[in-house]
Order: sequence, then C-alpha cells, then structure tokens
Amino acid sequence: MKSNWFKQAVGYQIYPKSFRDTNGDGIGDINGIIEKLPYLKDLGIDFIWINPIYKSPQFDGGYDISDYYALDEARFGTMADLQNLISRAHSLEMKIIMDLVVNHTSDQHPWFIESRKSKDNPYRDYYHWQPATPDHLPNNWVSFFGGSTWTIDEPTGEAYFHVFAKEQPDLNWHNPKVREEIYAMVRWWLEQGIDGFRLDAISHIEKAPWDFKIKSFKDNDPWEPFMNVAGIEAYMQEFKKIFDAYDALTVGEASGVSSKKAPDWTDDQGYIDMIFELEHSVKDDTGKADLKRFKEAIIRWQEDMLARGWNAPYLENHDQPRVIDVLGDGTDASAKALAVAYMLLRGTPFIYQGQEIGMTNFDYTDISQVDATDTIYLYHEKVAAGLSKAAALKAATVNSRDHSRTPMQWDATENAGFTDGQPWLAINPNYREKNIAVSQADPDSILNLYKFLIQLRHENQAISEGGIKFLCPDHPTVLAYERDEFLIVTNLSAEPTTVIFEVPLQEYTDVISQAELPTLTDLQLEGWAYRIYKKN
Ligand code: TEU
Ligand code: CA
Repeated sequence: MKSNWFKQAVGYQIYPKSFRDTNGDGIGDINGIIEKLPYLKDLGIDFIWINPIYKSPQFDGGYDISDYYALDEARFGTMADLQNLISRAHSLEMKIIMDLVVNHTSDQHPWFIESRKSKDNPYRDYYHWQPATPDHLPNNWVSFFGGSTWTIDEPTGEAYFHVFAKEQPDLNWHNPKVREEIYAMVRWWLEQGIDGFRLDAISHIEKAPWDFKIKSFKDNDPWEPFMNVAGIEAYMQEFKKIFDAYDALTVGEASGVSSKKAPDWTDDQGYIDMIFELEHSVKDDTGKADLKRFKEAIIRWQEDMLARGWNAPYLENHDQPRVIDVLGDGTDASAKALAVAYMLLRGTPFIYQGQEIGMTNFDYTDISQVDATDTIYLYHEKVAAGLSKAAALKAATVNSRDHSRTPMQWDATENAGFTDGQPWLAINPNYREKNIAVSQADPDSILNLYKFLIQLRHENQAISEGGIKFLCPDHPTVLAYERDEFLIVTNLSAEPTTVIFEVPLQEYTDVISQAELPTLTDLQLEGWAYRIYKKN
C-alpha cells in the first residue's frame, strides 16, 4: 500500500540550468536551488522535481546520461552539494525528486561505447541492434525528434534503435542484466536520501515487434509501436517493488497511457503514484492550443480518475512554450484565470518555474538563440525544404521547448538576478517588469494568487481529496467545477460571457471577497474571470 502524503501536496518543477547561478558561470546550479528554498517554502511548495543533473554531454538538456551514478559536477555541483540540498529541503519539510531517464542513455555512456564495438561484445544486448543497409532499415518507424528510429553504425554496419535523437540509444529492456543494472541504480539513488523520481518517457521502454506496420504517419499514429506497448506491465511491476520499499514518490511521464488505463497505473495497487498526461497540451502550427480540446482532455482525465487513480495537473514544463502565450493572450489576467482553472482540480498540481509570475515566450530573431535539439533539427529541415531563414525560424520556434528554458527572472537588476556572469541562454528582455521581486510586492500579482491557491488546497481537504463534478462541460470557454462544497468558475477567454448554472448560487459565499452571493440564475463573467465560491 502506497503512502498518501502527496494528495495534499503541491509540486514545483525546477529546470536547474536556468534557475539560479551562484558561481558566475552563467549556468544555474545546486547551490542556486539551496539559496531559493526559502522562496519556495514561502510560496507553499511541498516537493521539488529537479530536471536531470547527471553526468551528460548535454545533447538533450541532460536527458542523455553518460553516468547514472555521477552528477554533472562542472555544471551543477558535487554530491556534497546535493546532500546539502536534500537536508536543507527536508529541514524545511520539502521533499526532492529527481528525473529517472531509463528509456535510453547517452551514446557516450560506457555501455554504449562497448556495445557498438562488435557484435559479440558483452554489452551488445544492452541496446537494440539489427542488420541494416541504408536502403533497408529494419522498419520505417520515425523518432520523436524527426527521421528514422534507426542509425547505422560503424564498426559493425548494423543499426541501433532510438526513439529520440541518435545520440540517445534506447536500452534493451528485454535483457535482464539491463533491468538489474537499472534497479540497482534506482536503489542507490533512493539510498542517497532523495524522495522519489519523475520517470522520463517511461511508456516507451517496451517496443512492438520490429515488423509492426505503422498504419498512418499523421499526428500521433507513427509512435504507436513504442507507446505503452503490452509487456511493459511486467517491468513496471518490478519497479513498483523498489519504489514501495523506499516509499518513493513517483510521477510517470507516460504518454500513450490513456485516461482509461491510467487508473490501473496510479491507484493504490498501481505501479506509480501519478501520471503526467500529454493530451491537454496539444498545440497547432501557430503555437496556440485548442481550448475545446484542452477542456475535453482535462474533464476526461479528471472523470476517468475519479473512482480510482490520481492525476498530476500541470500547465507548463520544460518541453512546452509558456502557457500565458499558448492558452492565454499574454495578459496577467489570462495567467490568473488559467491558474485558478487547474490549481483546484483533483490531483497533485505542479508549477513550472516562472509560471508563477507569468513568464512569457521568447521573441526569437536568430537560430543561434536556440539550444533545444529538436527545434534546431526542425529549423534545418524547414530550410532544406526551401523556406527562408526567417520563415524557418518562425515555424521551428513557435512550439519550441526553449521558450520555457530561458533563465528565471528574479529581479530587475542586470541579468535578472539569475547570474553575475554571461547567462547560458538569453534572458527574456521583459525581466525588468516581470520578475519575482516585483510580483512579491504587488498583492494583486499572479504570484500572490498562486500562493493563495496553494494555501486553499492545504487548508481544505475538499480541494485536495474531494470529488469533482463539472458544470457546463459543453460551454465553449468556461471551465467550471464543484469540489464538494466549493464551486470554481473560470472564463478562459478575453470575451465576456454568461453561464446558467443549476446550482443555488445564493447559498454560496465568494471566497476571495467574502461577500455572500445574491439570488442569481445566471452568472455574468467578464473576460478571464475567475470565481471561487464556498457553500455557506
Ligand atoms: O520528453 C519525452 C516526451 O515528450 C515524449 O516521451 C512524449 O511521449 C512524446 O513527445 C509524445 O508526445 C522527455 C523529456 O521531458 C524531454 O525533455 C526529453 O527530451 C525526452 O524525454 C527524452 O529524454
Ligand atoms: Ca553555476
């Protein structure tokens, strides 16, 4: 039986490279996180998820690990720094979880360096190798980052398999030795005192047979052969035993696990505590999300996980553009309505660094400002297809991961209080107006609204663990729901609107203004309105 502390908790995601640099090399570090723990405590955060800080060539933001047992010391700091972070966080009653990246390693990992040497190398079966020629790859599957999932490798002339970049070869989970190595590593990290993991790309560890035929190459279809493929359950069951033994918190990035299947993954007997679903954040070519689709996905995940299972609602992460520009219209008002809309849902909500002050997307003028591997691929693909440099830049960056990776905006001093040196990635010039210091001083800021919402969750079990019932599910812009005695209403549009509820509004008090509500049959909502009501 898993413990349940996380049901009242709020998580905060830190992209360490861009959080706070304490030694002037322009790269955020572990000591920077330590320095900001009081800030996070004051915000009300219960646990922190830190993106990868392991030894890595940093081809994909650290999601290409070359030594699972070592930190990238030159960039982030030492194990002693990490121990210090863990004990300081614990003394403030905050927990620390780290990324667990076990679908693949870096091509610089010693296992892969050995594996590629010869067909009879003892590490050959740690990865997936198949005979291949340039005209005859094992199959026509495509990788998430573009191009084939197969790369032909000298010296053996065979091809190895990768669902992400060719610098990230997939581990062969069929090999029991690989699994034992991974489980030993997981135990070792938990022995160091961390409180759990975010399981990266975990739904891809099992693949379909190589002769699986892809039905269509549209939308999500081409990825079917490595999305939650049958057989994965056995590995997750093995994982679960370790996690349970340490009472570790586990959040799975598990695209391909449907809302119908998710309860089996996350209920009391499930493999992990909660799932990040990727369905609500689908964006079009202009960088905007479809509000209807967003609402549909949120409602379905909440309803399908009501009887069993647990959600992990979020609006942003290090792979997504800033939500204020995706679902919002760039205004603080839109950021606030979105905050209320998701922070009071059922589940353990996550806040991504900078989201709490409404950090915005970056206005790119040159590809040299981009670091994200997949964006750079896409840019070159577009240029090769004949687009002008400006058009290719626009098309490639519109949904780029780098929008959310720009350095954290702490204050209005030079380099936003992020670093005394040269920041590794350009800082958004709007830091002079948009920063933590300014937001803290303004009682009406997005930041102070987040603080209020976190407190409301902490103080009311109805919000952390109560039920949920959606009202007006078909309204084009209003997301409204009851959490037992609470009624939450948000208008996710700049256009005013009216909703007719079949709830006796005169029985409620406005939680924010403390005013009792008059007898109303319909609710007039201004653009980006948010209301939190509580039954008298
Ligand atoms: O992202 C993985 C990820 O987004 C896919 O697993 C997803 O299922 C797919 O794009 C389908 O929509 C994680 C990290 O968050 C990301 O930063 C890494 O680049 C990636 O894994 C590789 O480790
Ligand atoms: Ca640094």
